[in-house]
Amino acid sequence: MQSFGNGTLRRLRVTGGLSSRNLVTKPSGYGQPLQASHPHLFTRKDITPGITAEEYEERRKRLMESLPDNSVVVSVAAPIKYMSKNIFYKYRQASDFWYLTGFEEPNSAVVLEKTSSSKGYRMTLFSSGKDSEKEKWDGANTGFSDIETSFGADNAVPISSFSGQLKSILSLYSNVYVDVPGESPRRTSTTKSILKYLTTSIRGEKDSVIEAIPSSRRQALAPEVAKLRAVKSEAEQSLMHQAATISGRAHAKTMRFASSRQSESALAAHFEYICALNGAQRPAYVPVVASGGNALIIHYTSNNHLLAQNDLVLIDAGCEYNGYASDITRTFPASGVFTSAQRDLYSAVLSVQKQLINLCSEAAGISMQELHRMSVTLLKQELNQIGFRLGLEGDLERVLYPHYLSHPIGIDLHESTYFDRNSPLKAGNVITIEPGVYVPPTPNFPKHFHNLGVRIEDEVLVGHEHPLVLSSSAPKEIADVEGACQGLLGFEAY
Ligand SMILES: [Mn+2]
Repeated sequence: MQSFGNGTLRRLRVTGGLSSRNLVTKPSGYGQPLQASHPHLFTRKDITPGITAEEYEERRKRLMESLPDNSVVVSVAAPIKYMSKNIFYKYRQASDFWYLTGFEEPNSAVVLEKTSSSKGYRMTLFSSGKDSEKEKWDGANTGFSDIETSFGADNAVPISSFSGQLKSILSLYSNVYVDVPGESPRRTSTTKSILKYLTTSIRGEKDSVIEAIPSSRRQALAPEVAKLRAVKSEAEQSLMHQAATISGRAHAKTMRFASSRQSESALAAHFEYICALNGAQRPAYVPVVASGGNALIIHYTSNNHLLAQNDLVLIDAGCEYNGYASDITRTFPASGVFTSAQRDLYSAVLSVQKQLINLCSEAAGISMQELHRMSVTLLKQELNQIGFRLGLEGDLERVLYPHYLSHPIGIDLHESTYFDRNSPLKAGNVITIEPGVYVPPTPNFPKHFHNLGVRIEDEVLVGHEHPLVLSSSAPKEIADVEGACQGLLGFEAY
């Protein structure tokens, strides 16, 4: 594994003790962590930890360059979501809006107008701004002048003026790029639903935007942003490596934790705790902690059984760190030692997984779809070597390995919607490689494999010549997995 040097790993450690260096003004005067309010989260002058103002600027510039003349982009913040009534979930910004701005407050929107200036566009950011009454309850919002200086907006204005300004701005442009969150832009959506979204998600907006966006001039924004997001910058690669390293170590530590014969829910809690302790903001998805036959359910998330001595435990879990998801699956013996059947099945999947990872380079010229087809062929060969009798009738894909090999990952766990599975992989793509085998207790499969489920999933950065496994901190070789379970790997303290 390539290393980012000691700096990366040092940052992942939890700083112990209270220090006078940590004395900053509390509460913060901004709507999200910024260098001035949260210096402990930043190592340099970034807008969000790990991403500079220049990089955000470059993203917008490249997006606008890719669009025809006379284009305007409208991107809207995610709405606050509620568990029930007024009980809100922890807020997460909309991925594309965040990619383009780094701005983390709800009730905001950005308009990018393509211009002929050297910058290439004009950026107007709409947000709540200062509101002392509201801030008393919800914490500060970032003020307009700080938005202009910190976030690169040419103009920061109240969200209350959004629909009014939008009307006059949109009338100037023939191409309007906009998405309605929660709706696939591939489907034709009515102008009415955009209106509904824009007016209900943004506080205090009742004005009609409907006439402002004639559907004939409307284009989907998501496919345009997806082209940029598919190839990760060096800063993004570094953040994704850090996210995967946090998750990988949490996998290793959870293997050890499982030795005291815990419940699935305790393992899930332990994993999430370790990630949070190391700086992760949230789980990237509901973790799968599946012991024994539960592993045959691909999306098993009830996580409410007890581990038995001879169970394999399949954990598919990853955190989100500074805006980027991670996604790792490991399968290990609850007892700390694989039985011979478990070992055989695990080795078969591992061998396939490693062969496929080796092909994840631009030089190999291979597509995700080709990799998937190869995974089917290779798994069949491996399984037939350990006693399965898989012919041509398709039991492998229909029963034993019913899911796809891979998906792109980044700000979203599944960045698949506009990813072309049939194009050769490009350097800078980050994808998962996750073959699996799940053996139901039916007589056509060898009895000693019944109810065993094995999946091994890594995140792979596609390189020009070679792949880089971002999740290599999670033990994967049999000796390493058993060593982690038995506490033989020299992991540092939490
Ligand atoms: Mn995955």
